[in-house]
Amino acid sequence: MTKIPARPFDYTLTPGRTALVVIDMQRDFVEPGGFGASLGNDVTRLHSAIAPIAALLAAWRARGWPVLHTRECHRPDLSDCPPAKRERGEPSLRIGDPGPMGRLLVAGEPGADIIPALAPAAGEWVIDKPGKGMFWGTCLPGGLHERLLGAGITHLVFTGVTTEVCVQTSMREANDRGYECLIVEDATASYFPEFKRVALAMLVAQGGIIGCSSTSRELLAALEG
Ligand code: C5J
Repeated sequence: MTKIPARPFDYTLTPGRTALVVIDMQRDFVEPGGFGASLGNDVTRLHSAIAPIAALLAAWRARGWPVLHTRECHRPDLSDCPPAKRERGEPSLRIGDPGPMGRLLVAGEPGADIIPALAPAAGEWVIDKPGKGMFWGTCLPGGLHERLLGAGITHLVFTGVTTEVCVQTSMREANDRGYECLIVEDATASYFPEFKRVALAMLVAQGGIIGCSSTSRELLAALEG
């Protein structure tokens, strides 16, 4: 057991049973010309999370601990993309439309890939998800929860983008399923800095109602002992 300084209370990390979760660090969110940009967002706002995630990945890999990457993307026929998701708003391009990195948010297209700086290593889990949360519609038949339980994972450390959308949704889903959750403050980012600040505050409010938060510096220093 390793105690990580965290808010609102220290987080007890159980070696080997704690997966690092990297949410949606895909070209479609982080690079110009992708889905995030099609919604009018400044994608450079997400870049601050890349170096902290890389440092956490190195720490997890050095210890042989489990790593799980997610990718938000849809089947090429868009059968898993409801109209309520595709048809909303006035984006410059919609999910499935061709863009500079291929069809937006479609599995197998270059834009759906994880950015090279954070590319999954052999043996790490890569979970494609059609929604915001990582437990909904993933790893069927069976489901992600069952796979995690089968691997003995009880603790999840959250990173990735965007804080208030897919990271927050996934952490809330995980909390409902009984996982001990930590979010790493500088290893997550939003197109809207204010939304990141408030999302972090909501997750840890009321005695850590969804989980705890820490920084990559605090986490890595505690691991190094
Ligand atoms: C969004 C995500 N923002 N990964 N997806 O649509 O947060």
